[in-house]
Amino acid sequence: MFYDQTKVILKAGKGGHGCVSFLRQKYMPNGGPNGGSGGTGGDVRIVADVNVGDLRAFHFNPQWKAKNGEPGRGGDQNGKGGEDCIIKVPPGTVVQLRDSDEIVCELLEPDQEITLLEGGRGGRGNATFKSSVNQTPRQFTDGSPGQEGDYVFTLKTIADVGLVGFPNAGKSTLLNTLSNASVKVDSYPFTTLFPTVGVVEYPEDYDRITMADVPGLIEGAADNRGLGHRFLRHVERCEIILILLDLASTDQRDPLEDFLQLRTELDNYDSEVAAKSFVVAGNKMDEPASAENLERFRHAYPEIPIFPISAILEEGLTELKADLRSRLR
Ligand SMILES: Nc1nc2c(ncn2[C@@H]2O[C@H](COP(=O)(O)OP(=O)(O)OP(=O)(O)O)[C@@H](O)[C@H]2O)c(=O)[nH]1
Ligand SMILES: [Mg+2]
Repeated sequence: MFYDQTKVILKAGKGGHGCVSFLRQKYMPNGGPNGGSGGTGGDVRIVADVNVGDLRAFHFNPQWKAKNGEPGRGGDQNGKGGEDCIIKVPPGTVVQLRDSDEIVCELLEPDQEITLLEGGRGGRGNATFKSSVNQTPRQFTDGSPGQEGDYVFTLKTIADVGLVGFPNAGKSTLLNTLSNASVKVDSYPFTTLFPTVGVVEYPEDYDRITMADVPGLIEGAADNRGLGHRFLRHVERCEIILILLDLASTDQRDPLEDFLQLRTELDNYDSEVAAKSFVVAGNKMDEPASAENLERFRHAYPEIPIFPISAILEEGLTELKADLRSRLR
């Protein structure tokens, strides 16, 4: 399973209580107040960590708490501050309040860190109340509670290019040949169950772009059919969408209809996603039916360039790669 949305209950630490204490020592009858103040409660901090793949840690354990501050003690000892709770999430995580859609923060850059909840302040010990008119203060204050909240974390993959296509179009095969990724490839639909990001290198000039393989979309994906909606959010953050068509008509599909349907799904999902710049590649050019389908596509959409490729034979990929990069830079 891949966990890209979970509820999380977070709580910062309470401040420690202030202490009431007086110095008691032989031959010092009025030793004076020496109760220390409480320590500050720990914060809840969120850190984007590239080594974290998804949000499973929160699915299985939704409650996270920072440590409370320690109470003050006699002898003018202030309490120790509570330890922060550090929450590691994959870059691309969106933090929202549970009962509103308001976005609290987004972690986009690796190692980005945000203090989400602050720990409570420590209470004052009686030593801090000492003054010329109050030489034996018995006052102290309690520590204040830490902030808390119910959140929803949602992961939205970050990549330059998002691969979109029907199941079995060859998306994973293409990502595997173009990048360092090794995604499972098989001849049944929905082989891929979660998004994978691969790095596509341009060794001639040390450049690189990232590409995300998103599980296959089917008609009605935007209405949450198939693996649907859940996965369309993983193209929201991609700059370009690479629409991969199966020109060989495997599974008796018509690539022209596929193209229209994919555009419709993107439209239905979100107009901003639909407005992204897109590139069309026609895969499986090594199959007999492909040449004719390529011509049909070019005839039907003379204004849309299509890159004929064979992901398996690694044909046509240089042109596709160059085009993708030129749109990004
Ligand atoms: N003939 C031919 N077959 C290909 C080509 N690319 C992929 N395939 C085959 O198409 C089938 C599906 O490939 P995948 O890469 O798993 O397709 P996918 O789009 O990732 O599929 P899902 O993950 O199920 O959405 C596999 O049997 C591949 O071997 C190609 O260029 N030519
Ligand atoms: Mg796949």
